[in-house]
Amino acid sequence: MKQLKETAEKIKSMEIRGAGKIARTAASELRDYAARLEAKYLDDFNKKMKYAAELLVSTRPTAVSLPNAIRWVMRYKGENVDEAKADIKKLADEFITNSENAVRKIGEIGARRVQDGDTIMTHCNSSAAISIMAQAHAQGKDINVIATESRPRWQGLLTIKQLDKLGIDATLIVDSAVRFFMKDVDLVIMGADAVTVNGSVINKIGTSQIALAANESRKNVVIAAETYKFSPRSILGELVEIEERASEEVISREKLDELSNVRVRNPAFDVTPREYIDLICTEVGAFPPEMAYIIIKDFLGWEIEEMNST
Ligand code: RI2
Repeated sequence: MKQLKETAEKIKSMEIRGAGKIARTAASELRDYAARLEAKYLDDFNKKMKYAAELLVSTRPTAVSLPNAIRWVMRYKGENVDEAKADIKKLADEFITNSENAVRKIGEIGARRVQDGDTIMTHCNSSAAISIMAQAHAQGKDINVIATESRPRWQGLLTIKQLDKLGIDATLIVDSAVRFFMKDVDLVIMGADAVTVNGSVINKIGTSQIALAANESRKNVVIAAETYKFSPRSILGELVEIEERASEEVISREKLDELSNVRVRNPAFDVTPREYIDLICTEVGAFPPEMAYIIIKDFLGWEIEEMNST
């Protein structure tokens, strides 16, 4: 229980972050938690697993990869506790391997859209988006990347570090300089925390402004997103909840306390309408956002079936 709570806290505090990474972490935590459980009876075991799943899902409400990963593992079957544990291990390992392969495959597919000499703009820190840049660079394409700071959590610093390690030229800019630099950009590549059935993309706050500036300058926007970031529940009309984080990420409590009429709003994500997205690059191909329903139906069909039967 202690380790489960620690993992949940690390995801919540963003010590572990990135939509793909939190999904893989939740899957591996469920697997390890199950292995540690000493329950004798299946009913008791199932109850404890349900508690763990709910705790992990509640850590970050926006990234759909998290509930998708958890539901994948929670489809386990078994006549007794040992069988259930074995099935959970199989499902969790399967999810993690598929997810790692997906990020690599997105790199291969997405790199075809990158030309030699391109200047790419990116936002926040997306392993799927960086996979495309890494692959293009590995193919010998001379690229350079403009990376935003991505305040308030500064994930842009992680991005420039990773690019630097890969040997890719990078320029760090403040978030408000996006439109200023858009004229130099050939292609915008960003990640996703969720993709809805109508092709809207939910990603780090500021993504929609970048897409808007790119649209104004007629620059293509590519979203790198594994299929498990698509939201089957959006078919039921459910909206993806936008996480709002603590004001302390923006201004210190002391400074805020000095002001009597000021409050801070800190949404972590925003929604980019599909009109501003040219392509969503998944591990099964690159599609226009209008194809989101097909992706959900073909690759998350098991979820739709389960949703319909409950
Ligand atoms: P990968 C991140 O969320 C960013 O919004 C990023 O674009 C997205 O997850 C996808 O990241 P946060 O955890 O899965 O920083 O591509 O809030 O790594």
